[in-house]
Amino acid sequence: MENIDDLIIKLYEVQAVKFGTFKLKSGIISPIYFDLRVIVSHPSLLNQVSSLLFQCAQDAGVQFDTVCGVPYTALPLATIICSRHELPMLIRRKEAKDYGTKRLVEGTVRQGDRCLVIEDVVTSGSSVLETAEVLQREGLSVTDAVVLMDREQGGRERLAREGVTLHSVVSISKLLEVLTAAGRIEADTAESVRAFVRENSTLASPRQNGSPAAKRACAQLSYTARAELPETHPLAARLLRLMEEKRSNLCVSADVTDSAELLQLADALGPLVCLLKTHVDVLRDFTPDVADTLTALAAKHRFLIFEDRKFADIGNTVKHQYEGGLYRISSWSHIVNAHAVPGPGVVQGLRDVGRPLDRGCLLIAQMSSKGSLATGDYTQAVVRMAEEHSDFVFGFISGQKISSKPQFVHMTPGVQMQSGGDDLGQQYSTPSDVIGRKGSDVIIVGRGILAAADRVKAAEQYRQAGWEAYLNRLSAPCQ
Ligand code: S5P
Repeated sequence: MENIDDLIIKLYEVQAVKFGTFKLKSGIISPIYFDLRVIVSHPSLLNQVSSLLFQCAQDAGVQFDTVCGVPYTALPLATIICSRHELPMLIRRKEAKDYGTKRLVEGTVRQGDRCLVIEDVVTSGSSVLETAEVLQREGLSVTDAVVLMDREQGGRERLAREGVTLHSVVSISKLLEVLTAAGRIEADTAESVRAFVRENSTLASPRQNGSPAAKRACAQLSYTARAELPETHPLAARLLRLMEEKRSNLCVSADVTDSAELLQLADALGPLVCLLKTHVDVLRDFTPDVADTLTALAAKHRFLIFEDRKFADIGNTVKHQYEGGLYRISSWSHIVNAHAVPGPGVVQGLRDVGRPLDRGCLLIAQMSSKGSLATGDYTQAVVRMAEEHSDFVFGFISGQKISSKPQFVHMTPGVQMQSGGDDLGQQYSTPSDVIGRKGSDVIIVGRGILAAADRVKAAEQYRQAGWEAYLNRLSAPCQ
């Protein structure tokens, strides 16, 4: 306890914490300002802070295999901790522009390792979350973060909702208490900071609290709210709106080989789904009439068609595959998907054909099958490729939410009511896991529905399970 009091006084003395009138990046005027970057100029303080951060994790009984500091202020802190205790460290890069070439995480990543995140100050929790997401995409498990200063403005709660427990060395309340008792600040200064913290909680709903901080912090936007964002692709907006209208985040994977059965499925399940996914090349009796009837059914039941073609060739070839051949996919499928393996040319080729028709594309960033190579750096490069082509790419096929940008739609295959798999490497997660814990938006269900005795009943069960998981996700204060 004495250690903490002593630390607080030192932080005040080196002006790592200041009182007055400060304009924050968000435009908000704050009576308190933290600049913990200055501690690198005070070696004994730097050591003290590092020891207390490590101690805090120890006291909380956190188990971890590796440590990563949120760039940049926490990098030296993580380095000192790792050096002193001989722990392996990971460095997260903030800037990595080129596709696939630059790593976002430096150091040896071992899949499944538990990585402790270190940060200097937490307000809304966004910076910790951003780093946690990058680490998780690499295959690490992030369950805990240690922070020097918790501003108590909702970060702890937000992180908890995302499965990360926050441990703090100092809270803002403790800081005010110690500085007031030591006569370093006046009681009314402390009171004005307390009022500021209360009024600027990033937990409040943007509707109740219009502060930019609150708006930025709200991670759980509804499908409709995401449809309204200016960055959202028109087709994604259409999909998100119809999901909300139909109360369905279910995509049925209509993997049947007979055209009549496909059309019958589309007519029977159409009212329950937001998307119908096809593999048109498995139909033994495809004719252009099938596409016409499917289009009419999509209009009748208000669902979109997603041809799961998984394009994966050079731009010029995929253009022909998309537009021509027997299937003329671009003429009837609202959505297609592509592998990023060939590089950006695959998207550019598809875009040449699809954009004039108001079509959209998903990139395959992860796969549900065992031993998939689409992990780590590859997945991250796919996210960047989507960001660079967001006029055509509006989302991902992935096992979980892999981009924090709300305009992107995440769709997850490999879904059944019970987790498990088939004998060819398919792996299943449940709707509540996919939509709730993993933060995806759409469940893609094939045999879970197709193999049921009553397909309509099964589809309704999946629709309900997916929708309830979405409502639970939204029931956090941000809504
Ligand atoms: O990673 C993937 C990507 C896709 S699109 N894993 C998948 O299973 N899919 C597709 O989703 C697959 O081609 C199939 O059409 C569907 C899953 O079917 P299910 O019967 O296993 O639910």
